[in-house]
Amino acid sequence: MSDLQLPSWKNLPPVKGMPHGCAWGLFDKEGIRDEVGTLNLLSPETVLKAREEIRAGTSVVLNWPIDHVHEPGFGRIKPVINITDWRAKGSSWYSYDDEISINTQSGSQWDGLRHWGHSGTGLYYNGIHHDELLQTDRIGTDHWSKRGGIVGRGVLLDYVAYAARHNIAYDPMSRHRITLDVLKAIAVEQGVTFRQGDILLVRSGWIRWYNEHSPEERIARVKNGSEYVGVDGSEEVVEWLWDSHFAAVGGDAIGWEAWPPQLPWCMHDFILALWGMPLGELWDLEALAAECERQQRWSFFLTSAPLNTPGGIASPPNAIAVF
Ligand code: UVW
Repeated sequence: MSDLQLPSWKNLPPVKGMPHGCAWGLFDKEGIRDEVGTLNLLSPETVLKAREEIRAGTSVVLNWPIDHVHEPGFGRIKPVINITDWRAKGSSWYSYDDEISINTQSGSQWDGLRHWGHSGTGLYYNGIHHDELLQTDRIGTDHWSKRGGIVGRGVLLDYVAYAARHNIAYDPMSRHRITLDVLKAIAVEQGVTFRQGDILLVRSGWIRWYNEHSPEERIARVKNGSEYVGVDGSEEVVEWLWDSHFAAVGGDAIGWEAWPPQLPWCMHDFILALWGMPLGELWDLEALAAECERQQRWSFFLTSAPLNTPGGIASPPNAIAVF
């Protein structure tokens, strides 16, 4: 079967009351409202083609340790891991449990479709208003589980390596923008050509900065910071993302796009609210980048099994890249 035929950015049909570029309705089938947006592009044919990436037998986990970010910003709670010693509590068995409390936005995550509504209207993917969202479990991360998780071909664009090759000095804790011409130049230098349904990962250097700095510096620039490296929020990037027909996008940056977003080109608005596309943040791409260098290949088979949370907003990706 051939790829799903989608209109180009310029030909996206108008949606009443919404700006140009809204994909609501495109994935609806036989009058049934769609719940999973661009994940519809992960067809069985796309997955079967992606398995051709498995040639070396190596794999890399893309979740950062669950206690990172240690001291999150934006008022989010710190991750907590508590161990229960059942033996100490009088059990005759030798046994431990662990209890984990996290805000799903504080570490490696997929932003789900219930995380972010369009800034101008308060409408989430496929037209659900913010004030109605909690009365339904529609467009939750559990719908990703129901469809079989997120499986396809991952492609890494490594901006850290590109910046080093081209003597570009930048501070990941500033609103440094990775522009479209640079994304395209990285793809050329890495020998990457995209296919419909690819899962695009961008390594910005955010996590490398975090790994290299002290707890005090992290508190100053992350917990109390407000500007971060990321993909440029611009019309040309939005057009390119849509016309590439990615199934999902992600990366190591805290907001994926250069933060804070600037309207009208807030990538969260387009990616999550208008397209229904999962948006990955704070993925640990350090070992992945090293493996790509070793293999001299920036594409791989990717699996992700997000938490099966009813009405889920976001989830650790539980993603693995297989070479
Ligand atoms: C940030 O926290 C920067 O973005 P999000 O709310 O998408 O996690």
